[in-house]
Amino acid sequence: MTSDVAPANGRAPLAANPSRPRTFSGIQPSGVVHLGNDLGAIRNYVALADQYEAIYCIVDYHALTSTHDADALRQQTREMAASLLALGLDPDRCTLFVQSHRPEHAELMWLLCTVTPVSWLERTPTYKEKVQQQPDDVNHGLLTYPVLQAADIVIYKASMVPVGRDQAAHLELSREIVRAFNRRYGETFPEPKAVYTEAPVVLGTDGVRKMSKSVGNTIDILGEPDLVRKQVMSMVTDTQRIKRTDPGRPEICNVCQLQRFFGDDYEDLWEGERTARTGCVDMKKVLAERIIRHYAPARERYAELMAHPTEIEGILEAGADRLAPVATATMAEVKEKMGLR
Ligand code: AQP
Repeated sequence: MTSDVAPANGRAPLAANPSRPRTFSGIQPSGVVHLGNDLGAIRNYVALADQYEAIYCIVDYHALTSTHDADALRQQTREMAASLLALGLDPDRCTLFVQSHRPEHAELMWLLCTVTPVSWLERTPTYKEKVQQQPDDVNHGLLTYPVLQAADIVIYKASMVPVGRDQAAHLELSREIVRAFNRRYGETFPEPKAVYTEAPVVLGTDGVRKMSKSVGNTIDILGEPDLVRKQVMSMVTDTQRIKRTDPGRPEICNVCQLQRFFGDDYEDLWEGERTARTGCVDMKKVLAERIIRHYAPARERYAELMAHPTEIEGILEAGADRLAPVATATMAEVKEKMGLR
């Protein structure tokens, strides 16, 4: 093996009572990572791992609500692990694992279901969206999704959850479920809080909707340079700027907004737009090349990791093993409180 990834094997298991506050976040293995994932969440995963006991999970149980091809799910789980590692998650500084490798998540979900009114789940915006998106597959998992999400977080008693703002309603629901459980069975779980980056909602290439795989408006940051160029060049800019000589409005132009994350000179670039010194096409070219350059090391690292699947598996298995004592301790406490022991 030529890769220099340090296996997480051999790290001490996580203590049931953390010495530092815990953060937890989950990400779906539903294909390639996009710019919205990185700017909205993954950058915070990396940053928070310095200060907190950080746990990150590839949520394959959640993915089963929409993905029904076993080989595809396995492959996408590996790809997501490689993407997160390539984007800076260090298995020596955080714990990365796959949701289904810790069966306690599903067990706790069932227990939390018994304190969760169905009406709370039916009003969840993402449930309503999914019903529209996959009308022939409105499976029960789509409805119960937020309860599993709550279980994912509270099984480790995490108090902070780095997510994009699209997850705000789910997180609020997790807090309600925690309150309902604590009211019925006594103080057990902390109420988790969302932690946002400076870009809590990244708009897609259409400039209107959230960047999202299911919409197909993504910029695939670890994709080939030509793909990134094509995606950036397709971006909708300031729709009122019709002629090249019209002044641009960087405040409402998605391309200009994204420049803020790829260089300190965005004010100068914006001035060029306002004075029509530069046009939208110029601005897109600059952005595309900067995104490609910024993610070039991660792209290389991703390829290297994908060439060593056993190394990825080792990191994920070690991550799940590290979490066993905490998950077991939480389940024992919960079962005791609920009269199951
Ligand atoms: N556009 C976004 N802006 C900011 N944050 C975002 N996130 C996703 N899109 C944006 C955040 O990324 C983390 C992982 O989200 P996920 O597991 O829901 O990932 P996803 O499946 O890649 O999200 P999509 O593309 O929106 O998927 P679909 O289309 O399947 O629903 C989360 O913290 C999320 O907030």
